[in-house]
Amino acid sequence: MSERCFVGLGSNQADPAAQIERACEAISRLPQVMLRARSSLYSSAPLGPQDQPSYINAVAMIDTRLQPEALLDALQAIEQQQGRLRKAERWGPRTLDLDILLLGNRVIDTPRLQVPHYHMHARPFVLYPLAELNAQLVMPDGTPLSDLLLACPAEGIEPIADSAQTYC
Ligand code: A4P
Ligand code: MG
Repeated sequence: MSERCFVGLGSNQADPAAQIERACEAISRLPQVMLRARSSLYSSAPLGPQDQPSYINAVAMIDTRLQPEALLDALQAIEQQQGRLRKAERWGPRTLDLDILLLGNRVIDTPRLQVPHYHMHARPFVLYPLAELNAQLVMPDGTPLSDLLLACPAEGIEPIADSAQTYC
C-alpha cells in the first residue's frame, strides 16, 4: 500500500534553485514513487554556521510504496548524484539535502532514521512550504500543523518568485 510522504529539500550551493528542480525530477523518476506536488521555493538565512550562503528550501509531496530505509537510500543516492559532500562540520553548506519529514503516520526512531524529522516543528523553512501542500496536516502525535505554524512565525523566510507545482 502506498503512503503519503513529505520530503524537505534544501540547497545553498551551485545554483540552489536549479538543484531543487533537478532533485524533484530525480524523485519523480524513482521506482515506486509518485511525485504529487512541490511547494514554492523559499529563501532563508542559514541555520547554524553563518559563514555560508542563504538556503533555498522547498517541500515535495510524494506517494511511495518503498519501505522507510529504502526511501532514505534512494534520496541519499540523489544527494550523491548532485555532488553532496558530507563534511565533519554540522549544518555546513550543501548542494542538496533531502530529509524525510513525514511518512504516513509513522514514528521511526532508529540509528539511521528519525521520522518525523527532528526540529521540523521549529523550522519556518519547513513548516510554511509544508502548509502550502496540505494545511490540514496533523502530526503523528496529534498536533495539527496549524498549531506548529502559530508557534513558528514566518520570520526570515522569503518566498521566491516561483510558484508551487502539481504533478499527476
Ligand atoms: N537521518 C535521520 N533521520 C532522517 C530523516 N528523517 N531524513 C540521518 C533524512 N535523513 C535522516 O544527515 C545525517 C544523517 O541523518 C543521515 O545519514 C541519515 O541517516 P545528512 O543529510 O548527512 O546531514 P545533515 O543534513 O547535515 O544533518 P542534519 O542534522 O539532518 O541537518 P538538517 O537538520 O538537515 O539541517 N538552514 C536553512 N536556512 N535551510 C536549511 O535547509 N539545513 C541545515 C541542515 C542547516 N541549516 C539550514 C538548512
Ligand atoms: Mg539532512
